[in-house]
Amino acid sequence: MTNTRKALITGITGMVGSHLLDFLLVNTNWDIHGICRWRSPLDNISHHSDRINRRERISLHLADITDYMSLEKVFVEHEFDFVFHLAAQSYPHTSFTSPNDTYMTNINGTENILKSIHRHSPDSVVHVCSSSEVFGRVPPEFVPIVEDCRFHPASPYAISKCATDLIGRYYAEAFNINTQITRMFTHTGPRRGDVFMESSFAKQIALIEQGYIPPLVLVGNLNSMRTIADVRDAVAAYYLSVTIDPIPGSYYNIGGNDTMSVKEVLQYLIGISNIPNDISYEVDKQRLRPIDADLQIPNTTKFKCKTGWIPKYTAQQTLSDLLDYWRSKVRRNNGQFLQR
Ligand code: A2R
Repeated sequence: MTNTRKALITGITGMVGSHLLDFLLVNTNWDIHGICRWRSPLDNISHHSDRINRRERISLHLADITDYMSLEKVFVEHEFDFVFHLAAQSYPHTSFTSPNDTYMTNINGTENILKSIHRHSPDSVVHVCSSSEVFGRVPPEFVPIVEDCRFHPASPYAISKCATDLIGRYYAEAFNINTQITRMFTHTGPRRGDVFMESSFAKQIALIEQGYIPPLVLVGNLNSMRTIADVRDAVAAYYLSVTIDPIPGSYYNIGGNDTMSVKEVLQYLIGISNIPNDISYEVDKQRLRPIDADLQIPNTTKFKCKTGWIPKYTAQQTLSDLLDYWRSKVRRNNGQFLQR
């Protein structure tokens, strides 16, 4: 008989899910279950392939959060102590061209997950991953942003995350499901998707350094202000949210210590490249959002007081690790990518 706790991560193959897997393997003795789709790329968790093949603390289940029946199968077979709901169409920029897919995944998918939990794992503690994007266009007098700042979403992604956030609270209020809702502000690091500005800059710089593209970085809006957290600090925060006295329906703004403009992020990355004086940049109109959330600076007092969470990584360290991640990925792929 074993009483090892079971955690489920949706979106385990994504940037955050894969780092959460790394964190939980080191910091707990839990068995970790993950949901991935039939065609999910497994690169982000391939360093655990031996363990996955031996089913040693990691079990992967094929399911799609938009398909309730596929989730039902997972939840009927396993009762979970913790659920981290990270799976999402996570790209704000993409949501302008794919709003319906974004709504389907982030709204219906969240409803499906919480319905499954309500039916089959009602005693679990559930992390619901909302987003700082719910606050969207915040007037300067409301910055830094506290939890009860009004929602003013500025993209289909942000609208979908408002629903994710509210579904999380609804399941707590209506059914006493122990949901913990987080609005993480910008978080990045190794494995970040290349549609995000800082990751796109790092990828382009790595391609430039290795001679695959001309020394010109294409950029979007450089004026947004972002508070940057490291994804490795973010997953530590998610762990604390479910383990330190979780009260159903709690919601938290979480973010790093360093606030920078997008332009400063770009300049920092160019500055630490091998050829800082040779690289220039140019605005690419396709990278501009129709509207932007441009003052993303959190007040994190509530979460820090509750959990004692303190970010360990500086923005400089995070950006440097992100650039190293792209350098090795570009080297491995011989510079073969569909777009810069
Ligand atoms: O797209 P896939 O198959 O590679 O898997 C992604 C997963 N996902 C889904 N899983 C099951 N059913 C779906 N319909 C579905 N759609 C997407 O979510 C991948 O494993 C994960 C998203 O990973 P990333 O794009 O790298 O996002 P990241 O940065 O890990 O974001 C995690 C959470 C999301 O809720 C964001 O909205 C939030 O943090 O900022």
